[in-house]
Amino acid sequence: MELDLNHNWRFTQIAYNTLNSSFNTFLPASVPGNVHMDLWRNDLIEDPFYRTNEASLQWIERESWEYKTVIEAGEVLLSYDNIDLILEGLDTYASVYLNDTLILEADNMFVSWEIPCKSLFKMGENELRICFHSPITKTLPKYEALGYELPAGNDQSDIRVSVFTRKAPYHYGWDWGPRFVTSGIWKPVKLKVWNRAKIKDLHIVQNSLKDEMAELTAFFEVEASQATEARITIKSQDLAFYDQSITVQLAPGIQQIALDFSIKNPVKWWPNGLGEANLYPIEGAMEIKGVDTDKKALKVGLRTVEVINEPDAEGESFYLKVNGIPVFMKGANYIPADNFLNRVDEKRYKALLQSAVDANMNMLRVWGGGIYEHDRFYELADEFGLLIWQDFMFSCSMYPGDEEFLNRVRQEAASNIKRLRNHPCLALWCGNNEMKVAWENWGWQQEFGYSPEVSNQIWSDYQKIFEDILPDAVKELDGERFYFSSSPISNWEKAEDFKKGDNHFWGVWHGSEPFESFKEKIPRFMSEYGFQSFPEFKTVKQYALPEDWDIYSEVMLAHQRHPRGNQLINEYMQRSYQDPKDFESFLYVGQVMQAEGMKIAFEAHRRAKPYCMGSLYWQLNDCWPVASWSGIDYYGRWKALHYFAKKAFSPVLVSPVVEDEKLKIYIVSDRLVPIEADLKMKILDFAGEEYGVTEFPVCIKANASGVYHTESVNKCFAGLNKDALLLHVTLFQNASVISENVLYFVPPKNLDLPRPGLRKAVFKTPDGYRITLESDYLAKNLHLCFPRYEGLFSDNYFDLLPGEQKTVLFKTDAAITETTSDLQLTSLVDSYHETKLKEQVMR
Ligand code: BMA
Repeated sequence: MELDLNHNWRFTQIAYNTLNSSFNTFLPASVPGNVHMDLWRNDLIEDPFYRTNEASLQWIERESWEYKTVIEAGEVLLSYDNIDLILEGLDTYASVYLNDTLILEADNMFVSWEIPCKSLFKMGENELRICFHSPITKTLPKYEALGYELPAGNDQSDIRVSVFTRKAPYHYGWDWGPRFVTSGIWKPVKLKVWNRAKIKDLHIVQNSLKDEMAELTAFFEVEASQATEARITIKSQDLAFYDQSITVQLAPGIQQIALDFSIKNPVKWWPNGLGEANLYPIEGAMEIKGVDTDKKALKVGLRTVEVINEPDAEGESFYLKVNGIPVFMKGANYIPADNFLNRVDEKRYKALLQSAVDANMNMLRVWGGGIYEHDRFYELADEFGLLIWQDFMFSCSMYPGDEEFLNRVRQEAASNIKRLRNHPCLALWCGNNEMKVAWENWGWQQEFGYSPEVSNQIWSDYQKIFEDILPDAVKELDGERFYFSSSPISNWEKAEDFKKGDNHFWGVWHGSEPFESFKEKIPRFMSEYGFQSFPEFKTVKQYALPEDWDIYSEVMLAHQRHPRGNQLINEYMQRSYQDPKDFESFLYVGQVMQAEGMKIAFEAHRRAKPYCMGSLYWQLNDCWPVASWSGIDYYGRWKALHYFAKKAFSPVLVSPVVEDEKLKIYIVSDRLVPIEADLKMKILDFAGEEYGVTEFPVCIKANASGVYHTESVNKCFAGLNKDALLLHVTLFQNASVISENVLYFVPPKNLDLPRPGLRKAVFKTPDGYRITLESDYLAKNLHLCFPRYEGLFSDNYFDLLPGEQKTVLFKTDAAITETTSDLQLTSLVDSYHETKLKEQVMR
């Protein structure tokens, strides 16, 4: 039996450091939670995300905190043979006392602790007290004693101690994140009470998977406090197999019990887009002397996932085979959804993962600078068919290699591998983010002036963790799952890099290369690439006042953490877009630019299938309101990018492109069967006049990319003004559109855009609005917004073609009363200065 201990907690500041001591009584606290949110809730600080508040809250990281609660113990509780205290997550250095006896010195945020403590319990009130020591002051002596500095470029402090602590790296700051080095009980606290024996862990291993049969073994890890006979059973909750039982003699201590079972005609688990993510509910149970003693429930997905990373004719492959089929991975990098993790509830997890599914993604990478996510995240990924690329939490730094630190890593690996290995969504383990490429290419040796001995030491410490400890742990505890030491495998500067393994191509953005580079720099698997934008105006207004509405204001700069962020956005905007007329227009054009730029990459990667077999962009989401590479902002609002990803990742994609003076129409299909369709191409001007229409049937190859039409660009546009022309391609299947795309032939800033002349009609639906739109002239990147409602549109920031009618659905959770609401429409010309518009009209 388990008892929840998340209630009636109180906290105080320990007066080691009286300088900033703000209070000296015990105040109400939340568990799971953290000190920042507790201080805010008690009105001792202001909203950490508002304006520049972050700066004035930095004192918190140097303080120590005490949390306490009382556990009432009655006869029933005390009648159990065993009482274990389970602390699923403590952030980070914590001394735990039960009735004033020290029972744990915790030192790793990522480890779940289980402490037998029956002997300390007494009838009545029992005090549980947890003292959190500042992760900064705790590690300063280590930092000073090491004798050399370890690189930790994202740690936003002059004294970079983050790498000495096993705590979410992004807490110390990142190039999209603030610095809040918080402390607290970040995961649930429980008591587990038991007699004789308990199930510590249940691991289901799939031995083989064939169409007619799945052979499985359930491994029970059982702990007994006395010798006893037990009956262990594996049960199917949906009658997929007959219950299997075994009677065993348990000895005091921990033991493994294996139980084979099989599922006839198994229904496989498929990633999003390829079929149902079927799950079998299973329960492992233990009975002692006719009494149900313990049980563990799981959902099992039957599938094979192989990562094929081997030398081939082109270099070195990197792709996934799911159920034997090579599958192109479409997705993004996931960062923690908040700096204050207790705020990431079921609703937010669901909204984020549902957004990934809606955008036709089949994979998310849980990136190594955040956390091993909560169980619920992986359960939802299982249900939604989202494969998870799981990094271990090490990123862009080098770490110490003393035995104490290595032991923490060993413990953390075991704790998380065991927690996550049953999830069908879990595709692979990766040791770290960018540490190998960084060590080899980022010039750290010179920057930190390392002697050859120090260099060797740092590299050998690296090898201990990523080439020994972590792969050994995966092998021992999750033998079937692929592990590789560091992502990316190749760097992005030489042509050779794009032939080998996965790649983080940052030539666009960090390297200032044009978006067009995405077409040439195509690796075997793109696991990171991206471009920044600011969040939409609604979001900016939540953290900034009107006097802050300038990207160089103190407040906006506090919410832009990339040192060259504003400069790069401006530089790219000047290259391709007209200068936006005001702040709001700047935000809008920035989002359009990000989306249009990333579209070039999405489509190039998919066209290059099977040479390239994955496209995971940087980054899906935000942890606070900020300018970043995300497609979804902190409040869950989709940026233009996410709407573009949805289209570019659709199962079948028509993608027109100019290559070597030729106009080529590619069709990329992720479907596993060929498709009969009709391809229609139209060249038209911005007033809707047509200059050529072609339509013909195509048989689209299964799970492949191909060119279905080629013609010379010169012939196509002979005598026409390219500044006012577009190509519209549509793919129909049985008269319905399965993919469409628009191609322009000059950069957006040179387009001769007219004022659109929009007509709209808005109808109420049970969960939002249906909007129909029409325009006499092209409305480029039309942005739809209901200022008073939050919700998602079925499409947004699209090009409304002249003379076309388009229907868009708006879905919201808000209770809408009005029949029509104030729909705001903005298109690219609305961002132009008046003078520019006049110039265009004159022409
Ligand atoms: C990638 C990530 C992050 C970073 C991003 C943008 O390499 O791994 O470290 O936020 O670049 O700079």
